[in-house]
Amino acid sequence: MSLANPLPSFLEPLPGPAAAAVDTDASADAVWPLPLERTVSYGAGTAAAPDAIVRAGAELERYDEELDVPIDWNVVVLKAYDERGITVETCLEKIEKDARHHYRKHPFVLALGGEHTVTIPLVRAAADVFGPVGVLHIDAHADLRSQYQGQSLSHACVMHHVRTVTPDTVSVGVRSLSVPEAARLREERIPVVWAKDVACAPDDVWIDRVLENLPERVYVTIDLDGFDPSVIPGVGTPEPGGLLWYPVLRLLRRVAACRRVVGADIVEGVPLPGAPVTEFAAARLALKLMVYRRTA
Ligand SMILES: [Mn+2]
Repeated sequence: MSLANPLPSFLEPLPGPAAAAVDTDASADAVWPLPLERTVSYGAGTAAAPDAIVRAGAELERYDEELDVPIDWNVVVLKAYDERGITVETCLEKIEKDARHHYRKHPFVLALGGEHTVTIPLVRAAADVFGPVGVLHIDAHADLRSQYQGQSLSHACVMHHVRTVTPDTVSVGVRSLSVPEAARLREERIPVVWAKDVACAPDDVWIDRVLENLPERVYVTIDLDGFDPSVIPGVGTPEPGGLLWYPVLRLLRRVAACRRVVGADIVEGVPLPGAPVTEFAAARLALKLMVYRRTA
């Protein structure tokens, strides 16, 4: 697969006429590389994640063993976002405008970060195009600060901004938060499924709790540090005791089956030299979300 092609396929293109039509195929799902890296607070390198995930995606097979179905549609890779030389504010405005266009064109757009800040314009655009949305937020962190290190448009403030777009948010996998964030969760009764509760759960009743708090249309944002570092080692701010692979898949499958997933992102990955686990897991996760949506 050549990344020089303006719109290559995330997987191998389908054989036959579809292969030639990949870059104009409006029936194709899309992944959208957003290598934004401005406000990361500890480990750098998330700007390299979208390209690494797309390259890993090219290695994936066109068959889903869990659902026993072929993956018989194309997944185009949209033009990577170029953030050089502009302010964060301008970046996010441009992403919002482009997202509206992409959401109208493709059945499903999955953005690949880059830092979590990109979720702010993506949720705004989704609410604009599809109508009111709830947000399923998978993350080790609450991300509810109004400011972090003097910045408001920071990856640590994502859910603060998202909650100005919609009050319907559910956070899953949280295990790191500040005193004010803990107070805010209580005061605003923001639904949280803690990582410790998923780890100890004897069944999937926690998934019912997630669904109870989500409206008909849902945007899914996945900070890869929501996973346990044994599953996804490459993140900027790793926390032990995170979500394991199959519980997250069960969650995403139920949400895709019971709600309309209108958009999603996978953010904050940091490719590690010599250990491609992070980008392969992220690529598989992206494909799983697309398969769950298509077969719902
Ligand atoms: Mn996080």
